[in-house]
Amino acid sequence: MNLEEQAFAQEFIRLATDGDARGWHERNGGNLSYRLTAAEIEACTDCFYNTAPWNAIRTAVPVLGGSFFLLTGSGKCMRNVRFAPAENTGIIEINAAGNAYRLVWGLTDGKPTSELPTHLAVHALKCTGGKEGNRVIYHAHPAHLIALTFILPLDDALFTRELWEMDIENPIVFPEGIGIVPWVIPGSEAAAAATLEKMRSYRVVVWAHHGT
Ligand code: 2HA
Ligand code: ZN
Repeated sequence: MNLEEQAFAQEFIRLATDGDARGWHERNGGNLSYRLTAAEIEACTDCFYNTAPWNAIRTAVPVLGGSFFLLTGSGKCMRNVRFAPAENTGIIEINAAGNAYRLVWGLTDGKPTSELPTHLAVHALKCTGGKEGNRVIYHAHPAHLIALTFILPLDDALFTRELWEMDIENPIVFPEGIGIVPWVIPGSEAAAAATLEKMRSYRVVVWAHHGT
């Protein structure tokens, strides 16, 4: 079985490719993670290695204990995901306690996205919603949206209203509005904490002067 040919991996590659085509991923900007279903984990077990060291998760995520995530690598380019999935993406396993992770596939010469704290915090919050819970966290650098954060006041309601007025699809796509986080240090626990607070009310959060 070739892991890259699994439907979930193909859809991951498609999102990375689409985001790149839109110009949302200059160089290594942005990152993506997907929480595997039980059936997908089962189907891929033969491909997993168990030799990589465990790494501590600073803010433990007990609800994600035993989960597996396909994610982009730190410093890897979304554009390259389709050309070399196993170099640019990897799968991590979260231990039962939710306080450590290890690589089990891919990222042959790398490590998980620098935004892992935010990905894990938001997955932990959202994984229980809906029928099977939410599975995708996607971070992009859309230039026009970033430019707006230099112009508009960084206020959830005001920002949401401007976006609703700009494109008639917007109120349909995000009727609950979007959250705005003031500038935060990328990759930090503080970024994760600030995003988590906004994600309690929204599905989309904008990091001012940075991206979604
Ligand atoms: O992956 O976008 O925020 C690079 C980044 C960090
Ligand atoms: Zn970023």
